[in-house]
Amino acid sequence: MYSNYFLMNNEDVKKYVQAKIEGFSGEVQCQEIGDGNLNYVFRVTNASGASIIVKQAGPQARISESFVLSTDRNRIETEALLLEAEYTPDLVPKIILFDQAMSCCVMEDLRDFEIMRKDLMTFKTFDHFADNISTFMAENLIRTTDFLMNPIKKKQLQKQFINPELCEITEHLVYTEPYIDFKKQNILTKGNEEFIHNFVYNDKELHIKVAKLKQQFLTQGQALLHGDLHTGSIFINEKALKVIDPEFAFYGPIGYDVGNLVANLTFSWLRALAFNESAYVHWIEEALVETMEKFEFKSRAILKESSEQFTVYEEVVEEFLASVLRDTFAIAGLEMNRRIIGLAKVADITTINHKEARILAERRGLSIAKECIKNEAITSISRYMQLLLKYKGEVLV
Ligand code: SR1
Ligand code: MG
Repeated sequence: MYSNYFLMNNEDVKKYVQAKIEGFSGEVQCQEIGDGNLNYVFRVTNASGASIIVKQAGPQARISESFVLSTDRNRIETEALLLEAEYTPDLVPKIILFDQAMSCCVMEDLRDFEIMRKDLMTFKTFDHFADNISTFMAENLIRTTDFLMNPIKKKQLQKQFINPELCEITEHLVYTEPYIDFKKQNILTKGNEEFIHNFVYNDKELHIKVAKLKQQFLTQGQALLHGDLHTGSIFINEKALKVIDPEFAFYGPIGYDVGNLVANLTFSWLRALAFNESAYVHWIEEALVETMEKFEFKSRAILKESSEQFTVYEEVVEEFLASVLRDTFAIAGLEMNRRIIGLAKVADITTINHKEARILAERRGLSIAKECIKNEAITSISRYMQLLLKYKGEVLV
């Protein structure tokens, strides 16, 4: 039974769980609760109220049938979660079962948590966020680099996490389509079409910078990335957070993960500005600064451990960290552009219902993005904060 893959519906998942999971063999309820772009997520509850999550990869993406993808992404996600659990056990959900044939995994139900993007959209604050997310990034990213990891093990992981199809999604959606719309699937907000044509599609210098960043994404295997580290990939509550969904994991440039996080916090900042929530604007600014300062501090401390194993000089560590930060802000710019121009949007921006406010939020985002990509002096969180400050006041036409 279940030795040949098929895409499950609610009834199939009930039977699957009854057959496979201890404590769930009796009467169970099942609901599909997925709201992501790719997979199916089922919550299964037993008669005593205990619940688990079954996540299955389908042969196509939910967002569009034009993305035909290997269901092997569920293996990548599960194996990445298991590896992250070695470094940060409290910051990822627990895996209960992985089923390669069915391309599904069963994991702990985080029902006491909420998707962070949803909470940010209602202007909720979290005191522990910066500390926990900086630990997640520093531990998982820095410990999988050549500084800390045995080179044979690192190359085994590179092989295990070759992820061509999901990388291709990123190569197209993040690094190509927002600039040349070659698949004609960009979605421009009414009122911003001309601005985007002039400001993004017609800026050749910008395209050259982006092409260089794409070359880096394609070739630089620095660390095992989460690969899609936005605020929709974080479950959070008042006390803790759990990072989910690492199906885009592969060995790539560290700045890709950190930059994605920076950009997605910036979407919350743009939204708070649009709603005149000035206290929240301030909270996001503090969260950005604290996250980046802690990430840098923790990364440096971990990198220094490496000098106990190898001959690693302070100068080498500092140059490495500086390059990670430079990449972070440039890649944050890419993420901002693609979410505003491209197919896969973020609700922080799309739910700004006031037309003029949304137009302004998008123009602010695109302007910050362009400076992040083109201005190589944006290499620190303080320079990035200066940029946000500049566009808080600027009128964009
Ligand atoms: C076709 S998938 C679109 C986007 O959803 C995922 O969460 C990634 O961000 C991807 O780029
Ligand atoms: Mg996802």
